[in-house]
Amino acid sequence: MDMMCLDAKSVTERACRSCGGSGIETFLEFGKTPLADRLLTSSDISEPEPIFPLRVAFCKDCSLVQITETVNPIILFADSYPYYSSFSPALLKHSRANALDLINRRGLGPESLVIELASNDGYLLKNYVEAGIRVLGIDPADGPAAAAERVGVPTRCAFFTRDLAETLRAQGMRADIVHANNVLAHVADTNGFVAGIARLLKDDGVAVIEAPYVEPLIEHCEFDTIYHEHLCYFSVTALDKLFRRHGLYLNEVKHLSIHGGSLRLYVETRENVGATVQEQLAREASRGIDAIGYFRDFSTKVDALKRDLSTLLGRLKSQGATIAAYGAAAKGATLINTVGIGCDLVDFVVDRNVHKHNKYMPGQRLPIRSTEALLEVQPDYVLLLAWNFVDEILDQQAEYRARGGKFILPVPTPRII
Ligand code: JHZ
Ligand code: ZN
Repeated sequence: MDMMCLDAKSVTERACRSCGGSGIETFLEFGKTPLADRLLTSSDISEPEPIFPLRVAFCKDCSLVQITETVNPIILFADSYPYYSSFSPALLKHSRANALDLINRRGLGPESLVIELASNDGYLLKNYVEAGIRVLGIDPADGPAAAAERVGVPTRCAFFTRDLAETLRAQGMRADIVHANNVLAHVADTNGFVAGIARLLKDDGVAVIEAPYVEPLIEHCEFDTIYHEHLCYFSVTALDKLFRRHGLYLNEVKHLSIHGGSLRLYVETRENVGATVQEQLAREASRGIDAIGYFRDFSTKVDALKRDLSTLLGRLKSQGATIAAYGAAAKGATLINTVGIGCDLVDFVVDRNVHKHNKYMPGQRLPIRSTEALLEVQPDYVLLLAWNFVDEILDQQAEYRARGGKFILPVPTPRII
């Protein structure tokens, strides 16, 4: 799909985002929901919010799981985007290890060039800068891009497209490494983005791409990771086809625990498919992840989880408990809006990201405060919306827990810890 046609606020896709096939079948419907990262200011809360259909479908031709609504990316990402990667020490550690591994394995030096697409606040590229390696960050969100510049990461504030790749190539830029973490699923022009990567890589370069994996999403009922920013939910089967269409080869794959279960993909211009990819393709075929049957009962599981969580919160509340939430995460917006968790159940949400403070969660409009509020108020329970960082957050909240506070984990089944 061509982004330039996107004058409208959103468009409903009739064909597959990847292969263009018409055989897409919906298997999960959330109705219309607000935008997950569109946090509200106190002046916004007197206004109605834009809501868009959120519907998940499977492509019978290329196996790609995708949502059918494309919200204009300018609305989603360019304006006041509140997500800053550097607020999670675990993510910083994970990113640094990735950079050091590649510097080592690829023998990168001052002549090398590393480009990151959706470089956010420079959380990853700063590790290469520190090692004296040339970098370029590309990110359309002005706040995070300015933060990256402040830590010494040269950043171009733009959407990455095939055209931008051509421009950079014409200026003599070819990359040894192209990073693209948590962005492939976000771009409306999936094919243009991948074609752009192919144009940007040196002949012996490698694209190192991270994306949440569809299997744990289904197996652990991580339905809250579905929102309008996430257009695709990838399997290795679907990715392999996508890359091949653009003369790129998925040669190696690793499983990562980050974000509830992700894939790290090593993609090159030369075909050299290793055992990790072959095994993964065979595994997906044997588990049926390449067919619609695997996804058919997901909606029933999601409904059961939503009901159980709602019952649990309602019971605690009726017993007189006070409840707050942790993490003004995008996935938290899906959870509270699809389950219906409003101010009657949860008093406030805390988050370490200062850019989110004094704002309100979309839809349910829960106020967002700093994490200190947990010790000040000492609510009986805290619903962990950022459940993907559970270990880190429990460590950090040792004092709240020592004073008797308890966390509620929403997925894979609601439980109190
Ligand atoms: P977090 C993000 O989604 C953004 P989100 C994006 N949509 C994407 O694709 C996925 O990641 C993969 C806070 N926090 O990262 C920070 C603390 O307060 O799970 C965040 O606001 N204290 C591009 O937004 C939120 O929680 C902490 O100790 O769903 C976590 O959001 C930690 C670790 C986090 O993802
Ligand atoms: Zn398809």
